[in-house]
Amino acid sequence: MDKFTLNLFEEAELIQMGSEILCTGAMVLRGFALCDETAIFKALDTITIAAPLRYMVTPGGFRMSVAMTNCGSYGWVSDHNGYRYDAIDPNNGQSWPNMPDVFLHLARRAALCAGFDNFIPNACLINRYEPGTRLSLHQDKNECDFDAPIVSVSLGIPAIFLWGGLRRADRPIRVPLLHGDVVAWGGAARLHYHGVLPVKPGYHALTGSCRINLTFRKAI
Ligand code: MD3
Ligand code: FE
Repeated sequence: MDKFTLNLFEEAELIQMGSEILCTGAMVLRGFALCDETAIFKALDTITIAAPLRYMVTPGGFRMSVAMTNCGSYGWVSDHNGYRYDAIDPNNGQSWPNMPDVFLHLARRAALCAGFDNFIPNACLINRYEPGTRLSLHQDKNECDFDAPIVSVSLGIPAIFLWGGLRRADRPIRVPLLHGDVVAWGGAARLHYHGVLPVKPGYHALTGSCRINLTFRKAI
């Protein structure tokens, strides 16, 4: 039995909670972040004061519609030179804000629940979607170690996540992600194409009209 195979009791427990396995190595943990929401938003305030959300520019010269910032030892950045992880925030020449303990612990617990032992993320990318914002189908390939999973935390207004296959042409399934949902992706699922449909207008008490997504990665 591989590490992704749950026994009947474990599976029953997850179904009970509304969680599901999207495919080998990709597990949705419904509401997993809800217990920590207050601490998460407090930490987000501190992070975005030091490293404000900003619209990065693609190598092709287009302004991205998702606003981004980072915390942790490394941050994902994009500019006319390309995409990369960098220890320095290009906006201020300083290190990115520290990854708060509540973030690190949440990511590690979620990874463990999904069968990934001892996940040590050193980067947390923070994405903000305003209504109408989408993220086109892509693979996450800037990280050095594809054996490490990625953990994603959805906050605020809902979005429809697109979950494709290993080839761009594989037709994606649609997975609604709500406030507090956490997904862990690794193993065979790590290099699947994925994206986000244009976010519908909405309101959430903690984010206003936006959706926020945190992704925890072992960048380097
Ligand atoms: C599956 N973010 O930042 S999170 C990204 O909702 C990104 O902001 C989306 O895709 C968002 O790169 C989706 C879910 C996600 C993140 C990383 C993955 C799914 C993934 C990496 C590999 C496979
Ligand atoms: Fe991605």
